[in-house]
Amino acid sequence: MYNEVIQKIKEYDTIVIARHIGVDPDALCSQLALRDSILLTYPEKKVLAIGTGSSKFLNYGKLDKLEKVENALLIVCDTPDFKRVDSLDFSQGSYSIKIDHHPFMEKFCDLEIIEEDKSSACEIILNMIFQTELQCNDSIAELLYMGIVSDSNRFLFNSCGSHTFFAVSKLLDAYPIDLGKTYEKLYLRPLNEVRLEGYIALNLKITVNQLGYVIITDEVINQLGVDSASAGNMINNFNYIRDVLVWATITEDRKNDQYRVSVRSRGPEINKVAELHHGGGHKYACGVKTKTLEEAMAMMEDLDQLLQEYRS
Ligand SMILES: [Mn+2]
Repeated sequence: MYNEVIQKIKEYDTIVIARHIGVDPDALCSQLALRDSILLTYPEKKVLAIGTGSSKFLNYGKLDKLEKVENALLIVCDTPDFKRVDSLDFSQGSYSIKIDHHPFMEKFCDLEIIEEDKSSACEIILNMIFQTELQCNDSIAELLYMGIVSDSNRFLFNSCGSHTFFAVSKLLDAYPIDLGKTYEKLYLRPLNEVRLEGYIALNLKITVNQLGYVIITDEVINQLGVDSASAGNMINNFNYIRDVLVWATITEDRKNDQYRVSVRSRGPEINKVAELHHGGGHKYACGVKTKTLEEAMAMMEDLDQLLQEYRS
């Protein structure tokens, strides 16, 4: 499979690499690492990594400007469904490749490499680099390490296995990565976000079925001086609470006139419930956007029901 990707990369002079909306470190690092690796291996090619950036990740690397290209090879990293692809114009390409580790949702590329058992898109890119002629250097290695660490929540998730540790060990053997600096890039955060974390802990409502959820209103977001994406990003910090099996943040996003619901579970699989509410993600980590608070609360009821069945 990886060789088919290399074959296609060789065939095309122009390659555009995209990933999902709502950029996160794995999505960004996988596309940047793949771009830089292709450029290092085939310097004559034009390779663009595109999509909406985030000020939080400015020091990870530079994204490329959207520009008109023709007959390009399109590669989509870390994205299971067409509607979540960020900024990619499929009419610019004549062949497309998906590289993803999410549970399969739909086929929208000509060639799809889906490895659900992998911790991250970066782990797949790393294996591809190891197993093909694609080149690596210190900065590419750092990007890949950051994506793996971030998406596995510091090697805490079940998607992490001996394959992950083996790949990372090989990477660290071959390239000097300053781990301390890398973790600073990933985890340094403003005090306001820690205060938001405190707010969530203090206001988490728990049902008898061990669903924990908190509603974070626009007012609270403004009071704490955080942005509406912050709550969803810190939801992983609320794992391993004895009284909670499934937990969710419901964050008002007034700018986009919606609520962002982020859900995690260490009990039942929750992605089916997310899909039912027009969202998606992994079995134990997913998200939904709803127009109203009522819709978000309807999802909480479904999760609570799921827990009741799971616990009985
Ligand atoms: Mn990912």
